[in-house]
Amino acid sequence: MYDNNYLAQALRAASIGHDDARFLYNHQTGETLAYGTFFANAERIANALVAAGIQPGDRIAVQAPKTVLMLELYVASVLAGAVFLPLNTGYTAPEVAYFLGDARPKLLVCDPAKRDTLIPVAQEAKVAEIWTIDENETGSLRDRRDAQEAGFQPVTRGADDLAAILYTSGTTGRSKGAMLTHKALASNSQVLKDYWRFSRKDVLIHALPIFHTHGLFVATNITLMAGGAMIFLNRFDPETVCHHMPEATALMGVPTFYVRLLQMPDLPKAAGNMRLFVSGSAPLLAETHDLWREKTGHVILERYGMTETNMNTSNPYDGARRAGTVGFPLPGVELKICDPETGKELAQGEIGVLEVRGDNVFAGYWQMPEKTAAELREDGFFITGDLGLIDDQGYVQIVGRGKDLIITGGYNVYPKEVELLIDDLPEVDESAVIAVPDPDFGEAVAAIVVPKAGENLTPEKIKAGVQGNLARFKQPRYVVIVDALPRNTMGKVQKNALRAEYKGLGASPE
Ligand code: MCA
Ligand code: AMP
Repeated sequence: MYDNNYLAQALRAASIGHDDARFLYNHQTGETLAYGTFFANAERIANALVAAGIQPGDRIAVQAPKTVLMLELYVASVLAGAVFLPLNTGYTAPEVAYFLGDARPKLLVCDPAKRDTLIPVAQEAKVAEIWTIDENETGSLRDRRDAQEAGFQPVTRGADDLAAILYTSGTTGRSKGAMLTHKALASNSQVLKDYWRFSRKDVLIHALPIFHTHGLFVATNITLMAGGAMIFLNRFDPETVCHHMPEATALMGVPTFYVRLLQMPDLPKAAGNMRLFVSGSAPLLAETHDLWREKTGHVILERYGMTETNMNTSNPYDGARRAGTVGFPLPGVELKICDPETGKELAQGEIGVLEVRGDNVFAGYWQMPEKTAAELREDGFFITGDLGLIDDQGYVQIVGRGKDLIITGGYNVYPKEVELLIDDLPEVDESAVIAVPDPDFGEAVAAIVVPKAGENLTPEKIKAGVQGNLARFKQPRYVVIVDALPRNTMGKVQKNALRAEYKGLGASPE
């Protein structure tokens, strides 16, 4: 019935003929939603989109609370042949302004509480319509959905058409829109569903945000493609997750989930009947991996991915899931370790930059041909910027990042973006933003700042100065005022020296 639309067909195939089967339990409302109702609602929204003039290829930007309605909008966008563009709910208006200006969406769907702030931003970017969704699943999107009939003949979309654009922060401070095709998304979720043995019997605890690859394209797409069910939580809360474990089979999370769950006294009992715990988006400490096995008897399965590529590698379902590794390249993914300077493939065991190729790889950065050419080779290999090696048993180990990137609680922060804002403050001469180890978030953002001569600069002034322009997770948790930054003979700031000097910051009170 959806067979003229590549991704919609892939998402619907497993549930055809099973309209009464449970798709999700909505923790927020206490309601259970069947597959048939979910897709009928998505069709209603698709009708509303078309009625509002959304054409194939138009972008739909969404900065809205995690709700089932937003999931329905995602599927509706696929059905209508539009390009879904989800945005982190933490972004401030100036951050949203950049995304709207770059992607030029026809429609913005936002939280009604942010509507007034976003109207001028949307007008500036010539966004034609603003609709709303609030955390209680009401708002104008809901009204428009309910005013429409179900039944929608999908817009024809092929393998290479765009389904989504997800922004990833750039090393120069400017975010880049990764263009994801119907095939990239459908093929990767299909592979993962099989690799991790998802079936109709599965019940996934969904506690991740749905504006990123992990929560949307891994967790949600896999569940839909397996015809399984989800317990849909609007945010991660370790107590609620433990409460639902006895009726669930699987959990997908960032390492912070596992660190926090380990503090729950009920965990060993609650985890008993689960079959799979997946971790990704940031490195899982071997210590967490070991403690989890000790307390629950389960071995966390760690995998590795990126916004540009979806998932690249995974520890095996059967076979040893090894701490400190991200497993093997997934079926259909070629992975090689290359010399960062020459791009030449290195011998097994040597450390270099990971490059990947496969159907999972994105189609390039939205309207950035130079950046695309710099990171996506003509032969299809994508230069990830992650440093790693392949060990003698074929397991991939990520040993570091060639790119200057901080990952805090699974969210990426590019230091350059934060440094530019700090450096703009009138009292600041220069700054260096680095990651410091954090027991909860893995890494935390720290800013080392040099004041202009004679200025009385305090950490509080820096924190207050960047607040309005930067999502909370990007704001420095620690600020240290210093006289000068260490530099090498070329004049480059030695971030390694700073990381070594300030590595204890995260362990002390703020
Ligand atoms: C919240 N805060 C954070 C973070 N989250 N600060 C730094 N890093 C964070 N990740 C801030 C809050 O605003 C708050 O600030 C303070 O920290 C404490 O918040 P808390 O209540 O403890 O946080 P939370 O609401 O419980 O959120 C923590 C979280 C969340 C559950 C770990 O960050 C989360 O859901 N992360 C998952 C991210 C994710 O899905 N990543 C996948 C990206 P204040 O005290 O000022 O109010 S996709 C990807 O990476 C690739 C493709 C892949 O491989 O998956
Ligand atoms: P994003 O830009 O949000 O897609 O983040 C992708 C980055 O997250 C990758 O390039 C890696 O640096 C990191 N990442 C994802 N999964 C893992 C993992 N299991 N171990 C280490 N790093 C990871």
